[in-house]
Amino acid sequence: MTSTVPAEPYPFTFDQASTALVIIDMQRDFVEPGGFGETLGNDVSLLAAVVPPLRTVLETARAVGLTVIHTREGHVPDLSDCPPAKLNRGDPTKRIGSPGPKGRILIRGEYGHDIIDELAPLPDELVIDKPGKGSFHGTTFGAELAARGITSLVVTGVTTEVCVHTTVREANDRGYECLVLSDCTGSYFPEFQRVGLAMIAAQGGIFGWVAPSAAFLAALNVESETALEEVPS
Ligand code: C5J
Repeated sequence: MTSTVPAEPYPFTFDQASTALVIIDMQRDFVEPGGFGETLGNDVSLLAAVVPPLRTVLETARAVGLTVIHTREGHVPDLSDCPPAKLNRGDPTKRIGSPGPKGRILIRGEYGHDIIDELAPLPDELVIDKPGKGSFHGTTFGAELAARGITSLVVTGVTTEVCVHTTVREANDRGYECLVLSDCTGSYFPEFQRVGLAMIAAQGGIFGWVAPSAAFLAALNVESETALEEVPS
């Protein structure tokens, strides 16, 4: 069953059976104080606005049976998957792997590396651990999408101009059609948020489409008006 979302630069049509909601890096290390995002000098409070609309999209996606995939950026404890060029960024006393208030910064298995409680994955939802900014690089993401017959991605999460952009660009080059939900993506820089979204839809949708979450929710074929009410809060 196909659905159409009013979007920039033109309507985005998708088949729910071959579409996944992708939630990029909604981790404590990026969203909450004391994590990697803050060690790089960012005001993490700017990302808080993403959480309520994204939670509504996540709950609706679950209610209609859409495939949901979460990603987490981070590294193995011995940092063997972290290139020096990445490791050497930011305040030398608070780099990836350094101890922080939420455990070692951006290290798999640490509290800060995990996804915020509001958007915690369900046991049957796929979580892709990625060492880079893009979701395809160094992961099984592409194989998992192929195994599920997914051809369209509805992309959300943080940050818009880094991991969301990199993932959408990687996906576009691999033939996926990507809709980015404007209010469900966030940046530490308001101007990057605005321009980052504009870049996706510019030039006739050079690597994707952009729409607000309300437009996507209206297009989802919710089986009954009560579908959302049935989701436990
Ligand atoms: C960054 C990300 N910004 N998830 N990661 O380093 O966008």
